[in-house]
Amino acid sequence: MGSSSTKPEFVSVLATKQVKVGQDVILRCQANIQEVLAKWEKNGHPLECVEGKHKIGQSGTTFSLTIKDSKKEDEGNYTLTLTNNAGSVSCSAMVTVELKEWRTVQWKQDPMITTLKNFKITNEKVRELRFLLHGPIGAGKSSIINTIKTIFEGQLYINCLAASDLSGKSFTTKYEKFSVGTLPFAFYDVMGLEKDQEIGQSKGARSDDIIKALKGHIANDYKFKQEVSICEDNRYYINSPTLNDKIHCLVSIIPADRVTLMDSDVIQKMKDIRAEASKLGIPQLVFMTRVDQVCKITQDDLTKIYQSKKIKEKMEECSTRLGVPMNCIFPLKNYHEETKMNEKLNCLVLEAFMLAVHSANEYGTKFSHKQKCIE
Ligand SMILES: Nc1nc2c(ncn2[C@@H]2O[C@H](COP(=O)(O)OP(=O)(O)O)[C@@H](O)[C@H]2O)c(=O)[nH]1
Ligand SMILES: [Mg+2]
Repeated sequence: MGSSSTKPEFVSVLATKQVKVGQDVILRCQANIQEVLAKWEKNGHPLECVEGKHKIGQSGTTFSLTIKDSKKEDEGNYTLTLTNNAGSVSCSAMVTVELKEWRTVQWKQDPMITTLKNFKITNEKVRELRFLLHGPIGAGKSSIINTIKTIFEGQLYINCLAASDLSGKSFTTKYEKFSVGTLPFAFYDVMGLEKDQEIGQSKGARSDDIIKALKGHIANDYKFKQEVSICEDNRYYINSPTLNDKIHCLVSIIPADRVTLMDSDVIQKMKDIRAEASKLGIPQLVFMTRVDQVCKITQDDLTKIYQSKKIKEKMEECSTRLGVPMNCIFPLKNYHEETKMNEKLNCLVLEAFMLAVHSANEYGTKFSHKQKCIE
């Protein structure tokens, strides 16, 4: 390093870098002199140089660090310190590594709203496409219905059906139908039988009843009982269901922030219902709600959802726990406390709902040549 008497100074400093996974990062700055000792640090510790990964360079008074094929682990605060006999100087910069967007979303709501508003069911014997939303207490089932109503009816429906996190005691045990304006879509919101931790009582619908609902045996407004399944002589029991009584698409609702802690018992019941739906050929999707509760980046900007590592992890967890492929899982956020419409939020919900509509419609078409429905 010689015995230069000029104190090192920066002519230009390191700049913050934001790159996508797999890209190279080059941190570069320029000093006033070249006879200095250059030392690189990451997060306050000497950088452990990995062959083929890091390349430290100096060309004249320009100093650089190249990080090849960046990974999430390469994120951090990088510091360069230049030292000689006369003194030392440091500068730092943050490197952030974003995941590549692994799924693309159409961030324009109008085309999707128009398509759905003009939607015609292919099989004219089917009056409306029926969706069964099932999942644990507080998963966001009622909120999804509110959100879809909000999107199509153009006014916020927050909390008219949803339980507040604080009171939390609005359980849906009735087989109640929810419509969206005059659109040919109907929603049923059914919570699986589970124990409410706070009151120590079981709530919700038995799995065998949910399966009967899938098959079309249960009429609107039936009140689920925990002890017994619906009897064939009950006035809400439909003996020979037509395609109009059946469920055309099963949507499992999983809250992103609770998937890890969900009781294995609840998961098993959801799996049993999914297995039965598979046997019946009913299409199935998973809506993963409350994404804003697990990822700050997504909370601040919903368009970053498919770049978020956290969201991907939660989706993978849903996939593993419920045994569904990733491409059937849709992370989304519901309206819950906002007072204004949010197009990005709408787009995520609309994309997921569009797929549900198309799948349900396809299921309805399968039976178009048959007079009676297959059991
Ligand atoms: N932060 C956040 N809260 C949500 C979201 N969806 C639902 N919630 C809240 O979660 C709680 C439970 O929702 P609710 O729709 O009643 O669940 P249900 O029991 O499945 O019908 C309510 O307080 C909702 O406001 C979401 O996407 N983000
Ligand atoms: Mg509810």
